[in-house]
Amino acid sequence: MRQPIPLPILQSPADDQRDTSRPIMLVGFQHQGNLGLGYLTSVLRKYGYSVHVVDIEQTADEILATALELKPLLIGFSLIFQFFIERYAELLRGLRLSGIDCHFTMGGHFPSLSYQHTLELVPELDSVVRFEGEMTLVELADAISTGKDWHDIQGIAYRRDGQVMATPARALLEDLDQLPYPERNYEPEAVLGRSIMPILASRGCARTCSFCSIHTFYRAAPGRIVRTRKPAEVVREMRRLHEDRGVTIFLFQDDDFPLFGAVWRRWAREFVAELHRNDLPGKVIWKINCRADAVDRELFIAMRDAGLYLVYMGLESGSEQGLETLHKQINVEQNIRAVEILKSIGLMFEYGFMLLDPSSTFASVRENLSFLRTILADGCLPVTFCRMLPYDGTPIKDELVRTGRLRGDFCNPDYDFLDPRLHEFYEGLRTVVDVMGWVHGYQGLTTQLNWAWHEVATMQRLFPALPGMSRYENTLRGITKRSNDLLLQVVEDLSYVFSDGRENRWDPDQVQKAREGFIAELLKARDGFVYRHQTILLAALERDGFPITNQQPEPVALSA
Ligand code: B12
Ligand code: SF4
Repeated sequence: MRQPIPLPILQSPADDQRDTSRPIMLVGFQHQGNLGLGYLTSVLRKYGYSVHVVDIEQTADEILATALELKPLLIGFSLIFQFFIERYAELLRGLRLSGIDCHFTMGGHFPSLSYQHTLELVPELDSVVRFEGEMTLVELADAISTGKDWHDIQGIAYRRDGQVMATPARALLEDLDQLPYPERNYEPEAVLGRSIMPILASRGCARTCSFCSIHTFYRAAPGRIVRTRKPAEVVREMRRLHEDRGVTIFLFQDDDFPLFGAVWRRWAREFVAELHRNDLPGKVIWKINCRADAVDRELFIAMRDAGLYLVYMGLESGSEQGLETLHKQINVEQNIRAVEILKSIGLMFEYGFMLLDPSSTFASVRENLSFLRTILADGCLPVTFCRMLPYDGTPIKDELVRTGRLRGDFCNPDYDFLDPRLHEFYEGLRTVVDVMGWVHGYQGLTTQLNWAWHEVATMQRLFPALPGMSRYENTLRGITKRSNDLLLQVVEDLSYVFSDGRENRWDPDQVQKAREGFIAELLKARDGFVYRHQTILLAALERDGFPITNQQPEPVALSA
């Protein structure tokens, strides 16, 4: 038995009564680094447990082999994407059938908000940990390791005599700076040899978009909804990762980076000042997620000069009706203005966009296409869009239930459009355009173009000036613009096929060939450029003395 390191706020009631002799196994989606599992691991370790994290992308046999070898005290499964529930159910079934008899628990958004369904869909689970799981998991492990009854622990759900029981929700962590840094025991991903790590400056979101479960998640538990870390603490973590692990690219995964309103604007200014005090601008760059109404020219110039290189905004719709349905509390003009400001100060942006939502009409689809044409007119970025999906825990799902329009199941939630022809339109679109191959898949054109633009932003900020860069940018812009024009035209034409009965002039093979042509052009331009400059790129990496990680600047196919 090891004595825990005392933590003032994270005091676990069973501090002197735990048996940490058996390890804990955590299973989750590790792509891009999983901060949830990282925090759970570091807190468990702080209390003396040894923790083994396994990627859900491993085969079931590999996961089973790890469980057989470790003989863990408990296995915690992290389900952050609702549509993976069946995959988890199958995995747990297999583990039980193979004799793994330890406690199985699960956490994440869907299990927290829909614990009854989770326990029904995954009968092998002994419990569900609801909301922020750090302290609940420690208490669960403490109780199980010492043979105590765990059913009274705050923040869990379980089955008893065929009934689902839930204990009162545990309060959200008040002071995030009391948490140890998340465990990051994995090889970071990289852009051109520059390592990337996810990081958090805050948790929670004050907004109430109807398609999002985050605000429900943070409002369903007692405590302050949005908690920011101290700027100095965030920068200290960045500096440590930079110095110890050579991390130069930070992805802030905050739901809504603290920027909006006087208090958070002060927070952002203090963060910028802290980065300068630590001499990090020029050495590290960072990306944030924010809303369009938080984009302020002066503040974003200061942030750009302190290393901000990429701004992800959930623009979501180019129609006022769509924005209202999605409860964005923003208008189209504000979306366009935010894009204009970012372009005018040379900041790259990415955006989330829903071509279709439950209020869609053919007119709103065309408004959305026109909006995309406006913001992407200069070929700055590829077209991206999806169809809104009604996740559990979202107000829009409740509304669809109320109006009898919800369809599908937990893995594939769906809904009826007000105009049934829109459903046919979307199916027609998927027949003519391989949407996965064009917009969404890892090898899709949009993904590849985004990646190429991301590399450009990285080269401009973290490498010496490269001759021919503006010519390369023009080439990329040309490919992006031509492919955008084609895709938007196809979508618009198809909308008329289904609304007005016009004849379809697009053949799927022809669209596919065009897409392949754009990808081939892109690869040639990108690989040629990187190949021509690889001596400079490699010299810069060597000069900085950082490990040259998995994505070296070689003329290989792009991958995201
Ligand atoms: C980073 C991120 C990603 C990364 C994933 C990185 C990773 N490996 O974790 C990337 C970019 C790859 C990604 C992709 C997608 N994402 Co995403 N993503 C996020 C984001 C912004 C942050 C996650 C995070 O780090 N949170 C911070 C940590 C500290 O919190 P946490 O994960 O919730 O964990 C805490 C608790 O939930 C709990 N907990 C979690 N797991 C466990 C397990 C146990 C055992 C216990 C006890 C507790 C516990 O304790 C943790 C610590 O307090 C979230 C939004 C969010 N706020 O969570 C969306 C989110 C998870 N993503 C979402 C979606 C929809 C997607 C995509 C489908 C988007 C798309 N259209 O392609 C894809 C799916 C990818 C796939 N595999 O198919 C949705 C999921 C909705 C849902 N109900 O399913 C979210 C909630 C965003 C949203 N607004 O709706 N995403
Ligand atoms: S979509 Fe973004 S801004 Fe809206 S509630 Fe969710 S996290 Fe907050």
